[in-house]
Amino acid sequence: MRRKLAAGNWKMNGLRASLKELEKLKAAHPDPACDILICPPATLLAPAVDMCWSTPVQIGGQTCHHKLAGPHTGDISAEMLKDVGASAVILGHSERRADHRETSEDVRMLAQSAQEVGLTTIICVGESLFQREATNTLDIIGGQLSLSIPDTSNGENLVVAYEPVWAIGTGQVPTTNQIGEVHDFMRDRLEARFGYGVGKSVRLLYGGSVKAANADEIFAISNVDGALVGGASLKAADFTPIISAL
Ligand code: G2H
Repeated sequence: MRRKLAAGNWKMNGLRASLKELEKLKAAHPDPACDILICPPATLLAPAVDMCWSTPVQIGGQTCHHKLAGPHTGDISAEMLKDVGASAVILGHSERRADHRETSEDVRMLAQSAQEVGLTTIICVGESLFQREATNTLDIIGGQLSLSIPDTSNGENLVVAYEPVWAIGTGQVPTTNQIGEVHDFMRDRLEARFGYGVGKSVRLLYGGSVKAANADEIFAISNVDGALVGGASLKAADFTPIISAL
């Protein structure tokens, strides 16, 4: 039985004042039926961890470097995330792939480093609108899965998030059939590569314009084990009904 996961990706949003949203989140979900993860910007990691220590709200990073330390100005290592108290890290988000030219091979190196120090890696995959219209979606997802996910992955340290690029922050959401097709395909691929037991235990999240109004419908799709939520995770009032829908 896979435990559901509601993960919030604050992206490059959030000042110290935003931490009050974590207080509200903790208060709203003292005993949630699913895992809750918030990935704030790096500047808020330490206070967020302090605020959420020994509560159901876990804290994660939004990326990391593939090396554990060294001359890499501006970067953060997986070991630093672990040290500050993060339990997970989002890797290969399409915004990172686009803004920082991260390839799937890069993502695999970051994930290896994060898994080495004991972080859960949330590896993002997703097709562009052009690729979907060219009916290449499953090829693209299959390629990203095989190149981005390291061999060291298992049901504990790997979560995969399907985030169609055209659905991110646009309000456009794929149909339930489109989401279901990709999630079933990802499950098959993971089982084929890691064996039935491990493949079955990896959690698969959907991400892209998830909000309270569409959460029920998305969470009813088979092989959807939760969501990676951007805009609607910034305010506890928006994120809380999504968590409750799981
Ligand atoms: C997709 C998602 C969070 P949003 O990027 O990863 O963002 O929910 O704002 O579309």
